[in-house]
Amino acid sequence: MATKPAETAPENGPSSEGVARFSVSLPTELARELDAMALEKGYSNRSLAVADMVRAALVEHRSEWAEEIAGTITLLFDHHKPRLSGLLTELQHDHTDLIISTLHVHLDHDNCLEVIAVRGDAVQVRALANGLIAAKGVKHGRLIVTATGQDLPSHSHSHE
Ligand code: NI
Repeated sequence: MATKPAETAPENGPSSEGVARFSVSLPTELARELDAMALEKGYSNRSLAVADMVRAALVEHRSEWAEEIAGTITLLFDHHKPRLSGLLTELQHDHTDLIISTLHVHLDHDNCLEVIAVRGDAVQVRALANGLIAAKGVKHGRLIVTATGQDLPSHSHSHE
Protein backbone atom coordinates (compact mmCIF):
# COMPACT_ATOMS: atom_id res chain seq x y z
CA MET A 1 0.00 0.00 0.00
CA ALA A 2 1.71 3.17 -1.17
CA THR A 3 0.74 6.26 0.74
CA LYS A 4 1.45 9.72 -0.48
CA PRO A 5 4.02 11.49 1.69
CA ALA A 6 2.91 14.47 3.71
CA GLU A 7 3.32 17.93 2.25
CA THR A 8 6.86 19.12 2.61
CA ALA A 9 8.02 22.50 3.77
CA PRO A 10 8.30 25.31 1.23
CA GLU A 11 11.41 24.97 -0.91
CA ASN A 12 14.47 26.29 0.89
CA GLY A 13 12.19 27.47 3.68
CA PRO A 14 13.60 27.77 7.17
CA SER A 15 11.77 24.69 8.42
CA SER A 16 13.50 22.49 5.83
CA GLU A 17 16.80 23.34 7.51
CA GLY A 18 15.69 21.96 10.86
CA VAL A 19 16.97 18.74 12.34
CA ALA A 20 14.82 16.04 13.89
CA ARG A 21 16.54 13.79 16.40
CA PHE A 22 15.20 10.37 17.21
CA SER A 23 16.66 7.18 18.49
CA VAL A 24 16.61 3.95 16.54
CA SER A 25 17.10 0.48 17.97
CA LEU A 26 19.16 -1.87 15.83
CA PRO A 27 20.64 -5.30 16.48
CA THR A 28 24.26 -4.77 17.56
CA GLU A 29 25.72 -6.48 14.53
CA LEU A 30 23.56 -4.43 12.15
CA ALA A 31 24.63 -1.20 13.85
CA ARG A 32 28.27 -2.27 13.57
CA GLU A 33 27.88 -2.98 9.87
CA LEU A 34 26.13 0.35 9.37
CA ASP A 35 29.06 2.17 10.96
CA ALA A 36 31.57 0.19 8.91
CA MET A 37 29.69 0.95 5.69
CA ALA A 38 29.39 4.65 6.54
CA LEU A 39 33.15 4.75 7.14
CA GLU A 40 33.93 2.90 3.91
CA LYS A 41 31.72 5.25 1.93
CA GLY A 42 33.41 8.27 3.43
CA TYR A 43 30.60 9.69 5.56
CA SER A 44 31.88 11.74 8.45
CA ASN A 45 29.13 10.48 10.71
CA ARG A 46 26.39 7.91 10.94
CA SER A 47 23.57 10.45 10.62
CA LEU A 48 24.70 11.59 7.17
CA ALA A 49 24.84 7.99 5.98
CA VAL A 50 21.39 7.22 7.35
CA ALA A 51 19.96 10.43 5.86
CA ASP A 52 21.21 9.42 2.39
CA MET A 53 19.75 5.93 2.84
CA VAL A 54 16.40 7.45 3.81
CA ARG A 55 16.49 9.75 0.76
CA ALA A 56 17.27 6.79 -1.49
CA ALA A 57 14.34 4.86 -0.04
CA LEU A 58 12.06 7.88 -0.50
CA VAL A 59 13.13 8.29 -4.13
CA GLU A 60 12.43 4.63 -4.79
CA HIS A 61 9.10 4.73 -2.98
CA ARG A 62 7.93 7.91 -4.70
CA SER A 63 9.09 6.78 -8.14
CA GLU A 64 6.61 3.92 -7.87
CA TRP A 65 3.70 6.31 -8.26
CA ALA A 66 5.36 9.45 -9.60
CA GLU A 67 3.94 10.71 -12.87
CA GLU A 68 7.21 12.35 -13.83
CA ILE A 69 10.64 10.88 -13.26
CA ALA A 70 14.20 11.79 -14.11
CA GLY A 71 17.22 9.56 -14.32
CA THR A 72 19.80 7.90 -16.51
CA ILE A 73 19.71 4.94 -18.83
CA THR A 74 23.10 3.24 -18.98
CA LEU A 75 23.85 0.91 -21.89
CA LEU A 76 26.87 -1.25 -22.62
CA PHE A 77 26.95 -2.66 -26.12
CA ASP A 78 29.14 -3.92 -28.94
CA HIS A 79 28.93 -1.49 -31.83
CA HIS A 80 29.86 -4.26 -34.28
CA LYS A 81 26.49 -5.94 -33.75
CA PRO A 82 24.58 -5.57 -37.00
CA ARG A 83 22.08 -2.71 -36.93
CA LEU A 84 22.37 -2.21 -33.15
CA SER A 85 23.93 1.25 -33.22
CA GLY A 86 21.39 2.36 -35.81
CA LEU A 87 18.50 0.99 -33.76
CA LEU A 88 19.68 2.68 -30.57
CA THR A 89 20.10 5.98 -32.39
CA GLU A 90 16.68 5.63 -34.01
CA LEU A 91 14.98 4.93 -30.67
CA GLN A 92 16.60 8.05 -29.24
CA HIS A 93 15.61 10.23 -32.21
CA ASP A 94 12.01 9.12 -31.67
CA HIS A 95 12.07 10.32 -28.04
CA THR A 96 13.82 13.67 -28.04
CA ASP A 97 11.05 14.92 -25.71
CA LEU A 98 12.31 12.52 -23.00
CA ILE A 99 16.06 12.71 -23.61
CA ILE A 100 18.05 15.59 -22.17
CA SER A 101 21.53 14.49 -23.16
CA THR A 102 23.46 11.46 -24.33
CA LEU A 103 27.07 10.64 -23.49
CA HIS A 104 28.76 8.10 -25.73
CA VAL A 105 32.10 6.63 -24.72
CA HIS A 106 34.10 4.30 -26.99
CA LEU A 107 35.35 2.04 -24.21
CA ASP A 108 37.60 -0.15 -26.31
CA HIS A 109 37.74 -1.63 -29.81
CA ASP A 110 34.39 -3.36 -29.43
CA ASN A 111 32.46 -1.86 -26.55
CA CYS A 112 30.52 1.34 -26.26
CA LEU A 113 29.10 2.86 -23.11
CA GLU A 114 26.15 5.15 -23.48
CA VAL A 115 24.64 7.18 -20.65
CA ILE A 116 21.34 8.83 -21.53
CA ALA A 117 19.86 11.45 -19.22
CA VAL A 118 16.08 11.31 -19.29
CA ARG A 119 13.19 13.21 -17.78
CA GLY A 120 9.48 13.00 -18.40
CA ASP A 121 6.37 10.91 -18.10
CA ALA A 122 7.23 7.86 -16.00
CA VAL A 123 5.47 5.36 -18.25
CA GLN A 124 7.15 6.72 -21.38
CA VAL A 125 10.60 6.91 -19.77
CA ARG A 126 10.34 3.31 -18.54
CA ALA A 127 9.13 2.15 -21.96
CA LEU A 128 12.06 3.88 -23.67
CA ALA A 129 14.50 2.34 -21.20
CA ASN A 130 13.02 -1.11 -21.66
CA GLY A 131 13.23 -0.78 -25.45
CA LEU A 132 16.88 0.26 -25.36
CA ILE A 133 17.92 -2.33 -22.78
CA ALA A 134 16.10 -5.14 -24.57
CA ALA A 135 17.70 -4.35 -27.94
CA LYS A 136 19.61 -7.37 -29.19
CA GLY A 137 23.32 -6.88 -28.58
CA VAL A 138 23.01 -4.67 -25.52
CA LYS A 139 25.16 -6.53 -23.01
CA HIS A 140 24.04 -4.63 -19.96
CA GLY A 141 21.54 -1.90 -19.37
CA ARG A 142 19.89 -0.20 -16.46
CA LEU A 143 17.51 2.63 -15.76
CA ILE A 144 18.46 4.52 -12.63
CA VAL A 145 15.54 6.60 -11.47
CA THR A 146 16.15 9.63 -9.35
CA ALA A 147 13.66 12.15 -8.07
CA THR A 148 12.96 15.26 -10.07
CA GLY A 149 14.34 16.91 -6.94
CA GLN A 150 11.40 19.18 -6.31
CA ASP A 151 10.09 17.63 -3.13
CA LEU A 152 13.12 15.96 -1.62
CA PRO A 153 14.70 17.49 1.49
CA SER A 154 18.39 18.05 0.89
CA HIS A 155 21.54 18.49 2.89
CA SER A 156 21.73 21.88 4.53
CA HIS A 157 23.54 23.27 1.52
CA SER A 158 21.31 24.29 -1.36
CA HIS A 159 21.85 24.65 -5.09
CA GLU A 160 20.73 28.17 -5.86
NI1 NI B 1 31.40 3.84 -29.46
